[in-house]
Amino acid sequence: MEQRFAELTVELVQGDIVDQPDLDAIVNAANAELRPGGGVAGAIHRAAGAGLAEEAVPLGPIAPGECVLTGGHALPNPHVLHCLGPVHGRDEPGDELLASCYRRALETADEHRLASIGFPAISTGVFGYPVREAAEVALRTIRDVAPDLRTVRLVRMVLHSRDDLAVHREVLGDLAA
Ligand code: AR6
Repeated sequence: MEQRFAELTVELVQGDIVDQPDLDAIVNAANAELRPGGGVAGAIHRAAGAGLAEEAVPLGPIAPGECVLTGGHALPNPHVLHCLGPVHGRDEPGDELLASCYRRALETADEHRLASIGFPAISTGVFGYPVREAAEVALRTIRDVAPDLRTVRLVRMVLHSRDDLAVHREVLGDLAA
């Protein structure tokens, strides 16, 4: 599914965040210390190699809602944007902190003159965020930031499961209506 907001195209796909070779940057659902972990962080650090942690860890710790940029190392993508999502029910206000991850990732990508960026569903795994609530925050924020972007022209949300893709499709359909 594809949707235009201003000059930005938002794509929803089912897949693996480390298998998006055409994108300038992928987003890591990071931990505060920017170390390898499970889920998305584990997959990204495995695919990127040890150099990613060597570059990222000295930039941490980061707070919920923050985002830092590193190189992609052995990934096909030149850059990784590491965002720390809120832990559901602990880091409050969760919706604002989650929105901040998407906003800051897009702004940082734009500052570095990147054209395309891929997001996983931040906070919806280990951090326990309900997928529909997270999808509403993510897609609303992407829509709201779109008119301010000067170089970012493609956002791809890469959902791991078919169910998560279906929820994001519904939410994007409602937003576009
Ligand atoms: N590609 C795309 N999506 C994925 C992938 C993948 N390879 N692997 C998992 N997902 P999570 P969080 C989905 O737990 O909730 C880590 O241990 C997954 O199904 O990666 O922000 C870090 O070190 C879920 O929907 O991120 C942190 O401590 C979503 O991506 C903590 O987990 C996010 O799941 C961050 O937790």
